[in-house]
Formats: sequence, structure tokens, C-alpha cells
Amino acid sequence: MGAIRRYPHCSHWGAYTILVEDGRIVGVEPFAHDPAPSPIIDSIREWARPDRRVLQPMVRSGWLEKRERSDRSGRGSEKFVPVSWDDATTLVADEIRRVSGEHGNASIFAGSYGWTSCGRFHHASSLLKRTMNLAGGFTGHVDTYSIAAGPVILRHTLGSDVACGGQANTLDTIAEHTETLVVFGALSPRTAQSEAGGIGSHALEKHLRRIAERGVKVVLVSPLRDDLPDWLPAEWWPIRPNTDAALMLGMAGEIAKAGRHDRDFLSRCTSGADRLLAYLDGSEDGVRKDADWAAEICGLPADAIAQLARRLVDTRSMLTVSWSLQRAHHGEQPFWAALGLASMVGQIGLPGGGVGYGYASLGGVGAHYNLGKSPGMSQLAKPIDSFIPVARISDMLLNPGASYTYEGQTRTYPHIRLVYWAGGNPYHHHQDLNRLGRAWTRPETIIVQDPMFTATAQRADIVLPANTSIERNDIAGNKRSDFILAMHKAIDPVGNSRSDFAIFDEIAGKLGVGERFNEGRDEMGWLRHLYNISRDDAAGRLGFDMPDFDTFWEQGWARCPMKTDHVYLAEFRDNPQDNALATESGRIVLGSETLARLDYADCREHPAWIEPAEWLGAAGNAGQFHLLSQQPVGRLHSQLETGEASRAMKRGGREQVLINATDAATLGIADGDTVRLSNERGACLATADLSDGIRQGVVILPTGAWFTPTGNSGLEVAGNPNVLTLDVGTSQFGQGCSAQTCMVSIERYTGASGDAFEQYHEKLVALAAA
Ligand SMILES: Nc1nc2c(c(=O)[nH]1)N[C@H]1C(S)=C(S)[C@@H](COP(=O)(O)OP(=O)(O)OC[C@H]3O[C@@H](n4cnc5c(=O)[nH]c(N)nc54)[C@H](O)[C@@H]3O)O[C@H]1N2
Ligand SMILES: Nc1nc2c(c(=O)[nH]1)N[C@H]1C(S)=C(S)[C@@H](COP(=O)(O)OP(=O)(O)OC[C@H]3O[C@@H](n4cnc5c(=O)[nH]c(N)nc54)[C@H](O)[C@@H]3O)O[C@H]1N2
Ligand SMILES: [Mo]
Repeated sequence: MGAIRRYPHCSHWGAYTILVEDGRIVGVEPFAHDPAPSPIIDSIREWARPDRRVLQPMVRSGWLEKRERSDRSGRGSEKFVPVSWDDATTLVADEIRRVSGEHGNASIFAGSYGWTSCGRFHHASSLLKRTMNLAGGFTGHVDTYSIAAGPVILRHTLGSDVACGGQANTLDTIAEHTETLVVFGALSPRTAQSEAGGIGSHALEKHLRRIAERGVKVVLVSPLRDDLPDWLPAEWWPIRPNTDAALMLGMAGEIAKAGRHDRDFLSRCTSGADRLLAYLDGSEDGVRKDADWAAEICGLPADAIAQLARRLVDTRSMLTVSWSLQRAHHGEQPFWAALGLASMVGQIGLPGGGVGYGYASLGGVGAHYNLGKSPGMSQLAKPIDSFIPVARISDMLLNPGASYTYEGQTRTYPHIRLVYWAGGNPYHHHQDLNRLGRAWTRPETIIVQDPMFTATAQRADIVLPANTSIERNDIAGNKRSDFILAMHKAIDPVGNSRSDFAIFDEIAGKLGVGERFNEGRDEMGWLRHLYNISRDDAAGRLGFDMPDFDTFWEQGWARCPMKTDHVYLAEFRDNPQDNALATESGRIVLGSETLARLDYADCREHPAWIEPAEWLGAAGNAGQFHLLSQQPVGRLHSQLETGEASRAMKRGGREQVLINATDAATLGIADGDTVRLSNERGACLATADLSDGIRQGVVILPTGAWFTPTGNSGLEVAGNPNVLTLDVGTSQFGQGCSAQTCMVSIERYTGASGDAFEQYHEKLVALAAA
């Protein structure tokens, strides 16, 4: 028996120490400074198992033979041929050179969306972009799957999207000053487990306990009662999905009808309020927006809506809006309507008043935020400016040369020949995966770099096995995190995998840009360099001392300079002239000149209720259910899907779909039954989980089950909701993803169905067996 060695490390779900004996992980201990560590930390043991790892660089046999003239329908079914690293990186470099030479760099898509690991040095998509920028550029993406419609509309109406990313009122001020808190979506420890780039301490619970202790009146507006912890006293308003904008506007209309809107705030701090008021009182379209009107759309009682509207103006009130609300068709509207409602109430800029977005959607949003510079690899200057809105990937691949709009501009989709994905899993994250499957046959070549044999890697021409973060040294930390964390190498690389930096360094070398890529530094040289940039900035700009690199590395953490007790827009409220916002008017935009000129039906000149493409109130869908796909509690997206925390949430070898017990009884579905969810886009299986904490007519299937289509029909057996979801932009303005807009049918499934894990494994064996 060897001695147990301890390695400080970090992932998006928190910091921990890995205990290793004789090269094997024998324990995972939570970070001592974390009051609420995530159970997912234990699942990292899975990374050390070879079962689903890519163990060797591989090339699809048809591509190896015919290159860009291969039969692309073979992707995902044709066998892979193992190759050496030297051959693999030569093939990659040659292909980048060929495509950029023959077709120009815009025909290379390296947007490569995805969360990869939390290490900021080996950050796969940053290193890919750094490499490609040195090689002449690439087509990238803007915005994220998390937030797109939201920041686009807030940039236009608030002049910035910081209120979406953790710099609206911090939760400490809400916990101390708010009297009425309306939560649209969730304030959930489930999502607050994660933070992009790692998190040192999970602080949500502390703030929620204080809210409970102060006896704040809390209203949870969500189809799911579990969106707040059960120990926080709250009224539950089980709203119909995708109708929050109507509820917000109905309350705004009630306030206006009673003459209680803050005229002083509206005239000093907003522009275009007259357009919104004309919509609310019905002079624009003949329909008065009030509690009765909203009740009809949202499926909530009108008297409660009217009462809450009065409470908003009678007490110090705060609206929080989860990111999920804007991942829906017309997702711009709830974000803008909340801003409109808060402006009518007139408490924006006061402690505990106003509106903010994304609280607890990530662990750092609403927590104290980092005033220092967080570590990160530079992607270097972009030689070309070619991009798509992130979720328009299938549109782009299917429609080269077609035009589309974004933020008021008309642009053209490039013709993509080569796709390079590193650290993301589009066969997890994108909507309407069967449509993505059709789009995926368009590029001549697809390269995927990932530790895991994901559904995306299965469908690549060249697969490069990256190692996981525990097989190399790295550094974690982000703009919201209270710590910078050391990520020590704990085990040797699994199989023939290599670090992302080593892979790109070799490719950059073969492209003739190696020295500019690595700047003469090795792994530890880079970590020291990146840490010292943050340390020097904190000392020089903020007079904040951080330990020297060696001390940091040894102890595993360093504290960051944090901002607490932040009241968003306080200066602006006091003096809007001197603190003008970067909007068309310098004020909060409630009626937009720009959008009036653009004249879009799906994003109008003021916040409005616009019916989504699919929802419970639409005619002709009796017996169907609104499917929401929330973030999984036991893993991050598709990562560590086989880990214990993730498996604990599955039953019968597949993901569970939450369904109202009364609905289930009507359908003859019992708890634990296998059910089939379907619509015209696809079908999947799931295990029924009956509950009275979900609105009737709504079902929830978490994201992240590994895409496992089977048989000729392609029935997905693991429970991946993205075979069902809708792949359309949120609007012509924002073009975000609309994942939460999706109607499905459900039935008890009586056909044969094996264990999804086994079926996934069989597929891997068929693809990669030598
Ligand atoms: N229906 C529906 N779909 C959704 C959502 C929804 O609400 N509903 N949410 C969306 C949201 S908000 C998001 S952010 C996306 C998430 O989508 P993704 O970010 O694509 O999901 P992940 O599973 O985190 O994928 C990360 C990939 O990186 C790999 N990886 C991990 N570490 C490393 C590394 O060190 N190097 C390399 N090269 N690879 C690594 C993992 O194995 C994994 O394949 O999903 C979106 N999809
Ligand atoms: N454990 C874990 N944590 C995560 C992640 C993960 O994969 N696992 N992913 C992280 C990422 S990348 C992101 S972007 C965030 C996302 O953070 P969020 O977007 O906040 O998370 P979701 O779980 O998608 O949605 C939160 C809740 O919103 C409710 N909801 C959905 N649609 C509507 C609606 O139309 N109206 C109302 N009122 N409520 C609605 C649902 O009941 C759902 O439970 O989570 C992060 N945190
Ligand atoms: Mo996200």
C-alpha cells in the first residue's frame, strides 16, 4: 500500500481535494471554505474509468480513404481507425490549411460552444480560437445557450447586460431590504451548484435563510414548486410556461389603471413609457392589459394578480427572473416586461428594489462579485469578423448564403466546410437533434476533441482524445468567484489522451505558428504567468494582496477582492443625466425608436405579450403537454452522466420525467412506468415520476442524458429532451435558443426497452473496436 496523496482541484461545481493512493482515486473531500459543497464532486471518479473515454486518436474509415469527398452519411455508423498523434495532428493541420486556402477562413466553424472543464488555461474552446486566429481566423458565435435573447434585449434597453450576469442588486441587499420578492422561475440550490470557471463557496443558502428569517413575502411564479427550497415560506403560483410576460404586463396595467405608477421615475429615468402605457391601457390595440387579461393567459387567479400588483407599489419590492424564461420563443419579452414593470413601480436603484436576472441560475449570480481580473487565456486578435448567434448552428449548416437578422442587422450565413469542436457537446445542447443530424452531413470534415466518447465525437471524422482536468495542472476562477483555485494533476492521463494545450501546441506548430501560440511557456510557466496577472492587477488597481504563486499553488486557493452590498443603478437613479446609460436615449428604454423602425412582429417597440409558437393556450393541442427541460441536479449538462449523483436521479436505466399525478392517472400512467414522449420532431423514452408539485399540463425532463437513438425509427432511449425541442430563434432581434417552447404527447410505453447505458456502450464498441 502506498501513501495517500492529496491534490487540490476544482470543477464548475466546486472545489475539492482528490485523495490518491497508488495512482487510484480513493476519496474526494469538499473544500474547507465551502459552506454547501455539491455532491457532484464525488462523481469525478468516473473520469478515471476508461469505459466512455476516447483512448486513442481516431479517424473515420471513409474519411481516411476519401477525405473531403467521403460519404458523409457514414458519420456515427462507420468504424473508426486508430492513428498516431503525429498522424492525427498532421491530418488536422493539413485540413485547416486546405479549407482556408480553397474556401477562405470563414468556411471553418470553430465557434465550438461548450462548458469544457473549468480550468482557464487548458480551456479547450479558447485554445482552439487562439490557434485559429493565428491561422487566419474562423466563423465563431455570439451569446450563449444560457443567455442570448436576455442580454440582447437588455443591451438595447439598459445599455448593458450586467444585470443578467450578477451585477444587478446583490442578494445580500435583497435579503436585508426587500419586503416583497417575486421569483419568476427559480432560486434553486440545484442550479446554484455550478458556476462557469469554478466556484469556491456556495453562498445561496445563506442569503435565502436570511430572507426566511426576515419574513419577506415571497411569491414563486413557476410551474414547479421545487424551484425554491421547501424551507423557504412562499406562495406558489404555478404559471403556464412561457406566459410570464403577460403576468408582468397585466400587473403593470393594474398599477397604471389605479394611477399608482411612478410618474417621476418614468419621466426622469425612462424613454418611450408613453408607448408602453398606450399598450397597457388598450389605446394601442383595444385590449386593456390588466389582472383579468393576464389571468386568462397565465392560468392564475385574477384577484391574486391584482393584489400582488398593489403590494409591489406598497412595499419595497424586487423581481428576480431566471435565465430559463428567456430560453423560450419570444424570450426577450419576459426580460423586458420585468424591466417595464419594475420601472412602473419605480424602485429601481433603491436597496432591495427593482429587478435583476439569473439569480442562482449560476452559483455566482447574485453572490458577491469579483472586482479583480480573473485568469484566462487570450484568444488573440480576430483577423476576420464572421459569426453566428450561437443557437443558429443548424440554420447555418443547412442554409449557406441565406440571410438572417441579429440585433437589427441583416447578415449572411457562411458556407461551412470544416467544423472543429473542442469542449462542447452539441448532441447534448442543441435543440431538435434530428434536424441537427441532417445539418451535420453538410460539412466536408468534422473534428471533435473531447475526453469522452460523446454522441458528438461518435459523429466526427477525426476524434482527438483530450484528457480531463484531473490529468493535468490548471487554474480556476471567474469574474464572480470569490477564490482563484489551483487544479493539481492527480492521476496520469487515461489511455493515449493529451492535454488540450499540448494538442493545440502541436497543431499550431504544424501550421507554422507554434511560437506565437505558446509564447515560449510550458504548462507551469503559463499558470504562474496567468496567476501573476490577476495578482498584480489586484495589488495595483485595488490595493488587495494575494499570496505569491508558490504559496497559492501549495495551499490550493487565493481569495479575490469582492464587491458586496451592491445596489444596481443607484447613481443613475440619483442623477440620470450624469450617469446616462448606453441606450438610444441614455435612459431605460420602455418604448424603442430602433425597434419601431425595424418593425418586427416578434419583437415590438415596447415589451409585449406575443404568443409563442407552441404553448398550452394554443388551439388544437388538447391532450398535449408543455415540456420544460431543466438543468439536471446530479451533473453538469451531459458531463459525468454515469456518475453516482447523476444515476441517483434516473430510474429503470433512463432519465425521469416529472408529471402531475392527476394527469398521469388520466393517461393510465403509474409511478415508475416507462413512457414515450413524442412530437413531429422526434421521440424518446423516460421513466414517469409522479408529483403534485408540478402544474397540470406541464412535464419536466432534465437535460443531459447521452443521446442514444435506436432502431430504424431513431427512438431515443436515454431520455434526451432535445430530440423533441424546437429549433427556432427567439426572435429576429435576439436569435437565442427556444428550448423551453415545446409541446409533446405522452403515453405509456409497452414496447421492448433495454438499459440505455448498455445500449450506448454497445454503440461505442461497434464504432471503435479495432
Ligand atoms: N433542451 C434544452 N437544451 C439545453 C438547455 C436547456 O435548458 N434545455 N440548456 C442549454 C445550456 S444553458 C447550456 S450552457 C448547454 C450546455 O451544453 P454543453 O456545454 O455543450 O454541455 P456539456 O455537457 O457541459 O459539454 C461539455 C463537453 O466538454 C467535454 N469536456 C470536459 N472537460 C473537457 C476538457 O478538459 N477538454 C475538452 N476538450 N473537453 C472537455 C465534456 O466531455 C463534454 O462533452 O446546453 C443547452 N441545452
Ligand atoms: N446542477 C446543475 N446546475 C446547473 C447546470 C447543470 O447542468 N446542472 N447548468 C448551468 C447552466 S449552464 C445554466 S445556463 C443554468 C441555468 O439556470 P436556469 O435557467 O435558471 O435553470 P433551469 O433549470 O433551466 O430553469 C429553472 C426553472 O425555471 C422554470 N421555468 C422554465 N420555464 C419557465 C417559464 O416559462 N416560466 C416560469 N415562471 N418558470 C419557468 C422551471 O421550472 C425550471 O426548474 O444552470 C446552471 N446550473
Ligand atoms: Mo448554460
